[in-house]
Amino acid sequence: MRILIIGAGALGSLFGGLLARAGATVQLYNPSQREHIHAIRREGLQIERTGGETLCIRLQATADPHEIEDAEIVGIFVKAHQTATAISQIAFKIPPSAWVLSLQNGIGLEREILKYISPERFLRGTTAQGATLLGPGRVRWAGVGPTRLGRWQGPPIAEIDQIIALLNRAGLETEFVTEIERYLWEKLIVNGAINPLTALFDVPNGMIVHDGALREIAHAVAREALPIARRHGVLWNEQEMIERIESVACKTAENISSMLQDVRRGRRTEIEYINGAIVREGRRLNLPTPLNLLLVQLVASKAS
Ligand code: KPL
Repeated sequence: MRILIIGAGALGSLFGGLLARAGATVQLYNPSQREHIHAIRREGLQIERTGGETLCIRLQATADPHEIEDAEIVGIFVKAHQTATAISQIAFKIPPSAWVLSLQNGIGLEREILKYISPERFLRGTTAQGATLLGPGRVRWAGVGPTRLGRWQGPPIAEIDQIIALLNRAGLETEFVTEIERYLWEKLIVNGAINPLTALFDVPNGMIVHDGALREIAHAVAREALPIARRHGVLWNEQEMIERIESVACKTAENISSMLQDVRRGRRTEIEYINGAIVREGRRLNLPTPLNLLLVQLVASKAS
């Protein structure tokens, strides 16, 4: 299978590298990380597994949109707020028969993709895989967890089974789900409770459980989002929700959330697509979300 990865940062490079190792023909594309792309072209992609071996994978990589080649699967790994620009720049390179796959954080970026891609060829998902960029050409494979993929519109078909099988062969444990919206909202609640607080207080994820005050705020933020998420298929009761947030915070206790990484680097965060999505949907459903709104405003002011 020919795969194009748009936005080959940490996670995109990890997926691309492992898929190439499993036999796919992969091209990484990232116009804004030229050093990373050049290092991969020169020496291959190094994937360092926490506490394990380092894989060195040879694959194509480019920062030049003119070098993009035809692909059967296009994986979008840019930040949520970069989706509109990324897809508009490369849409003309995507054949109508290609599958477009997004495992991005947040909710709301789908409409940008669907401006160019048929909902029947759009695969949306969540992943608990974790990766960090260590330097040009070097990625740390931090955490291993399930990836879930659903078809935006239409029934499951054999072609999708092949994509799922390839991901599993690559070592990326993946399952097909019919109710992807539910999983997107579950992940949104977890991200909404962990990411802004870690970003505002400059702490690793574990502090969401270990610091009493942060723990209470995280619960309150999530509690506010739960009735909204339930309208989108989430089945959790409050206790299950808290257990899930705390389990993710504990499993990634030493990690720096993606939002804190963005704040530290002075980059725009995904807050508008995480807590911002909760606020927007709350307004639509007439459900109050003052804590989530406050977090959106605080993070936005910190990152601007
Ligand atoms: O997805 C995450 C992120 O950092 O964006 C986790 C690790 C779950 C923290 O919310």
